[in-house]
Amino acid sequence: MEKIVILTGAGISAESGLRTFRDAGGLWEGYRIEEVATPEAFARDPALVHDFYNMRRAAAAAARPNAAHAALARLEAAGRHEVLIVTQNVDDLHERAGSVHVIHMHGSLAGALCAACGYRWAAPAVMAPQDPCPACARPATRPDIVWFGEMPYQMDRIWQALRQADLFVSIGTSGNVYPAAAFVQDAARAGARTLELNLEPSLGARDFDEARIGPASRIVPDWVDTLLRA
Ligand code: BV8
Repeated sequence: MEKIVILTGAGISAESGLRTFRDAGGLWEGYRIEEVATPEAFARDPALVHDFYNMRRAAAAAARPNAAHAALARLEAAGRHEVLIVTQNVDDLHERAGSVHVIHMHGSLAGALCAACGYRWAAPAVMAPQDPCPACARPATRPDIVWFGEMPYQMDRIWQALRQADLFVSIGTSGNVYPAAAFVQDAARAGARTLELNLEPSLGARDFDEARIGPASRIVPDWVDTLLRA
């Protein structure tokens, strides 16, 4: 059975109404994303960073999966390919569309983490710096998100999947952020075919065998239909 590894970024959730980093100009409240999504920013102003994620958590809860998320779930459910989604997104739209094999390499808005004892639990809608950890009671709670400078989650499992992939597909990502931006090279080196589905060529466009340009809600279902008709 063909193994397909699919990397998704903010662009797949754009038509669900969730802002991407580029379109937002990477700015929030006058801060660059790289300035807000860091451990240093959290140490300096935990209330500001919690507010940033409280806003993102509310937006994700109000959003609906779009036809691109649904098409990827349909591809997995068809059972003719081994499908793994590695998402950079922290929303849960893949899961809500029905995808099962999903890795959130940059964490998830649905998760909370205690910076003091490492305990993880389901994040409440609104988090605040003085919230006590449910396990150790210390006020050290943070969103379970991978910030710039932190180790992305499940990298060993991801690199193994890239080594074994027959096809690597990148959807809705600009190729700005590493190590995700290098996955296409890792997959190609291991012999996979590579395909980019994006609104515009990404920074890594030249590394792909093939590219289809357009909005994800159109080009992802078209691609899945072609695959399932073959
Ligand atoms: C790490 C969670 C060590 C937070 C995020 C210099 C060189 C190489 C690396 C570095 C470097 N300097 C610093 C680094 C490391 C750094 C990095 O890459 N920095 C960048 C800025 C240079 N990386 C890290 O720190 C990572 N950790 O390196 O640890 C290590 C290394 C290897 C192995 C182990 C350990 C951690 C990075 C994670 C940061 N956290 N997210 C949050 O979400 O709030 S990153 C965040 O930004 C997202 O998760 C995502 O990854 C990134 C945004 O990227 P995209 O998803 O691509 O979104 P973007 O807006 O950029 O693009 C949208 C695309 O969609 C566009 O192309 C657009 O055209 C397209 N689009 C829009 N609409 C549509 C569409 N496509 C289709 N249809 C549409 N409708």
